[in-house]
Amino acid sequence: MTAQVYIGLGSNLDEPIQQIQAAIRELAQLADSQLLVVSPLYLSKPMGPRDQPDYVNAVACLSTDLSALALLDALQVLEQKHKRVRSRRWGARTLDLDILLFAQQQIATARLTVPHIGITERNFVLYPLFDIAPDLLIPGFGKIAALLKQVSADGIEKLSVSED
Ligand code: ROI
Repeated sequence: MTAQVYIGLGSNLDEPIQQIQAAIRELAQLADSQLLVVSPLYLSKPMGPRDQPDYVNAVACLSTDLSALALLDALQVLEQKHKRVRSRRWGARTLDLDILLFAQQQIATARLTVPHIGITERNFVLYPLFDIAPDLLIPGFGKIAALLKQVSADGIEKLSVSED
């Protein structure tokens, strides 16, 4: 079964723009998947501890024949390739790849929660997601346009670099 999925990308270490652009090229090479569209890149103030660099964020849409857990495994391999080090909770990272949405599925397991926790209140997720999917329905939460209205645009700005 082919699923349309949305992946959130984030980086705030070691040349974040290049990290995101490289990750997008890698997503385009993912097994049994096709990269459909990528949002503009955004610069965003850190949520969580403030004593870390600003983030670059984006959202990519893929179609995939992978299961949600196989996709998660593949994304974690990519994170490792970017030398992701997990230090403190909500600390800086070279690359974060989150499954935001997996078709219209709701998943709640030890390894994976979909829709992603925080999708409803994080402007650095909602803005790029809205850019590429303005009519999206988020299972359990409703229309993206309604969610977007509830978050402020403070602390994020669209970058003028391209995705690739
Ligand atoms: N803050 C921003 N602005 N962007 C992120 O991608 C991001 N990711 C995180 C935490 C540490 C919660 N803060 C973030 O995981």
